[in-house]
Amino acid sequence: MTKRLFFGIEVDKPSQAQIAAWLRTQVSASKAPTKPENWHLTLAFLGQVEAQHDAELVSFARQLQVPEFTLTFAHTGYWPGKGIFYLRPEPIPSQLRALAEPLRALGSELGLHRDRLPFSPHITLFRGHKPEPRVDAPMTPFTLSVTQFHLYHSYRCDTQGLTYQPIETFRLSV
Ligand code: 2AM
Repeated sequence: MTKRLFFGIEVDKPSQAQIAAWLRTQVSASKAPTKPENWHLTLAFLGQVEAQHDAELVSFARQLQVPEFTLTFAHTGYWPGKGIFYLRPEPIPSQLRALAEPLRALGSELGLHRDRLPFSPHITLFRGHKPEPRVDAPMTPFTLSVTQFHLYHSYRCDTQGLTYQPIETFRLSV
């Protein structure tokens, strides 16, 4: 029995509301965005994971000692290959890399998933959107206070569709 897992940072409700309002009023798109409750920043994608690895993933994430930090989002980006339109943090604080790099390395050490591309933090707002959505006015910047991150289970269910469920929460150090 495997589960599709990833480590990520959640987008809080006020930020979801701000992004959603901006998408509605300032961005012309030809399809619906990803669901606001699914918006997150992926730290490390792990792929399909056997239950035997769960304890190791959790204990590794628990012992990371990274202080709390903030992320500011104002800029968008677009990857034409998969038609991914996203928000990206600017600047990228050292604490974000200090979280993501060991978690990404763990995935590849456990033989779970090896990322081919360097860490490129982003929040996916559209997938499969070609060409790039038209942005009439930039988003008013917002800041996320990052005090914790999660291990997420990604699955599809009949009623909710694609769901990212936090199954473990890890507090950053104060
Ligand atoms: P995203 O961060 O661009 O949205 C759960 O599927 C999360 O892991 C999603 O956030 C997704 O992309 C990311 N993800 C999915 N497949 C991936 C892959 N093969 N490599 C890296 N990240 C992936």
